[in-house]
Amino acid sequence: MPVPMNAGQLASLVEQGIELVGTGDRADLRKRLDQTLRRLKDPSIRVIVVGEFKQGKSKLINALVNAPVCPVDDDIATSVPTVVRHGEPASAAILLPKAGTEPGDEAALERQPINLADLGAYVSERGNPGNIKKLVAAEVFLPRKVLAGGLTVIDTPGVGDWAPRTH
Ligand SMILES: Nc1nc2c(ncn2[C@@H]2O[C@H](COP(=O)(O)OP(=O)(O)O)[C@@H](O)[C@H]2O)c(=O)[nH]1
Ligand SMILES: [Mg+2]
Repeated sequence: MPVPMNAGQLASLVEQGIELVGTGDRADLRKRLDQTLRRLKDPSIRVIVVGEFKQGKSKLINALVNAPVCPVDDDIATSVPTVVRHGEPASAAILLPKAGTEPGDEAALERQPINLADLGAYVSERGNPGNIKKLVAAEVFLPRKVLAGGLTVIDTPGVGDWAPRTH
C-alpha cells in the first residue's frame, strides 16, 4: 500500500536523490531534482488559469486582485504567462532566458524589473505579438490580502485551435 508523505518528507527524499547524483555524470537529472526541490520548498499555492482564448481568464484574475493588471481585450489579449503574487510595493518584472541556457531550466532565468504600467507592452498580443520578445513569463507583485497567504495566480495565453497566425 502506498505510504502518504508530506512535502517535508518528499523534500528530504529529493535531497537524498541529489546527493546520490551529485558525484555522477547526470547533470541533467541533478537539474531536474534541484527544480523539484525548489518547488517542494515553495510554500505558495499556485493556481493556473487555463482555457480557450477569450473566455475571460485575464478578466477573472483582475477581478480577483481588484486591479487591471492582466490585459483584457475583445481580441486575443494575452501572449505571455503572467504570474500574479503578493508583494509590497506593487511591482512587475519580466523573465527572460539567460543566453546559452536550455529552455525549461528555471535556474537559468534572468529577471528584469519593469514598470507595472508597462506590463501590457510585454504580455499582450498588441505589445508583444506571438511573444516576439521571447519572454518566459512576467511577474506581478501586488499588496493584496487575497494573495498574502501565498496564493499565486497565473494568467495564460489560452489553448485551442484558434491560435494567432504566425505566417
Ligand atoms: N459580458 C462579459 N464579458 C466578459 C466576461 N469576462 C470577460 N469578458 C470579455 O471577454 C473578452 C475577453 O476577456 P479576456 O479576459 O481577455 O479573456 P482571456 O483571453 O480568456 O484572457 C473581453 O472583451 C472581456 O471584457 C464576463 O464575465 N462577462
Ligand atoms: Mg487573457
